[in-house]
Amino acid sequence: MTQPADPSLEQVPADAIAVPQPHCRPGDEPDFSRLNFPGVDSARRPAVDESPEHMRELAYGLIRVLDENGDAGGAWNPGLDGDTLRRALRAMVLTRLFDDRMFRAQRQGKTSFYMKCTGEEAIGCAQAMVLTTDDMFFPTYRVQGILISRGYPLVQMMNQIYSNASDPLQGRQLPILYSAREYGFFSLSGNVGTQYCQAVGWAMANAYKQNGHIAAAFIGDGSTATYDFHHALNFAAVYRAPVILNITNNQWAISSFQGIAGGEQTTFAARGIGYGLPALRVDGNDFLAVHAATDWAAQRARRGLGATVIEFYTYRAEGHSTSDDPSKYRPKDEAAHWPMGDPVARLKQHLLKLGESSEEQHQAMEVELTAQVRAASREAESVGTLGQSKPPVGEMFEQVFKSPDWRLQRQRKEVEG
Ligand SMILES: Cc1ncc(C[n+]2csc(CCOP(=O)(O)OP(=O)(O)O)c2C)c(N)n1
Repeated sequence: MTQPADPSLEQVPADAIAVPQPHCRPGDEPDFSRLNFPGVDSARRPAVDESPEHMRELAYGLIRVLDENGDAGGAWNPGLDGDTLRRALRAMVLTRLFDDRMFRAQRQGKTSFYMKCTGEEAIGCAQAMVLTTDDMFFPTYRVQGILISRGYPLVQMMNQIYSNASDPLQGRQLPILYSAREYGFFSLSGNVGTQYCQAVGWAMANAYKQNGHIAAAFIGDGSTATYDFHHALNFAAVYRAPVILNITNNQWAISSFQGIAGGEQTTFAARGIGYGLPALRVDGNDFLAVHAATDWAAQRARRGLGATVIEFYTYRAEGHSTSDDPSKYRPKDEAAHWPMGDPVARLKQHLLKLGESSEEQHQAMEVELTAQVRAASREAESVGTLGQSKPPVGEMFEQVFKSPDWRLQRQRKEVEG
């Protein structure tokens, strides 16, 4: 039997439950004035072996290196040379050109699905340059820059996107769920969040083997609301796993904004503090800051000091995927108002300021890379686009388990008759 309410007790107000709302909706003027971006000198760079409890402020501030004028400064400046910076910009430009081409291919019906990483190129490209191919990335679908900057054949990526007869994964995965062990790129999971636990497990296994390899996992702000995120942080902290736990806060998870995943309560980096992990919040549109933070976390992991949580603060400039229409849930031109600018433009400006590149050199590079993407695309299209050619259907069932599994055998029989 329910007890009658005690009239002396205060009642929970009827409107107590809060449902976070985005700050701007379609038709509104984009407005990011509520956001606070400290200067490049604001974040100190602790010693790599400093205790997490002494660096909590780094989870609430913002690590930056490139300022508004394209100059590098502050304690986190990695001081990269001209060649490295040019290589970085090249990888980011190539990633953007590849994305644009594949987006158009989807609109032309050459593939079923594509996901761009526009505005987030610095993240994948910088991490790929810091880690080695003996380390292992547990990626999301928005860090294709890792493969591209490591020289994975574009034509192979396209063959998978077109699901054609030369698809390197023989139809076992969706178009953009790549897998490339020899490039340090673990098979991409369609179920978001799961890769976080896999990364921690892999890192622990390699620590037992004492081979010196570390793991790096990615998760989106929306996916931090999955339990995999918390399981992974707990395991990583308890067992001191050599892993970098990256969170890409691009403000949106398809149509729900980061507040629904708890982004209005505290920063995503600060989640790490609750588990006793060091946590950094970094400008994700600043290649140099991403590079520096990754390098710091990698050194920590390699010295046996365990995991680091890094939140990359950025903005998803394009739709979630080709199936999404962002104009339905946010102002059309919001991306153009993102106060931290565009990562490609910012790194280019930096190179120009250093005198390490010129407008002419940059344009020549764009022409060259556009031709490279076009050539790869012609080659892949000659094998076939969606529906024009495909791998033998039986191959889909091979190399899944070490020895044939009865379920797969039955499914194969159903398909092949
Ligand atoms: C476990 C699971 N739940 C839901 C989905 C459907 N889904 C695919 S992507 C996505 C949004 C993820 O957003 P976020 O983690 O912020 O990454 P972003 O796409 O913004 O980079 C959702 C809900 C899924 N793939 N897996």
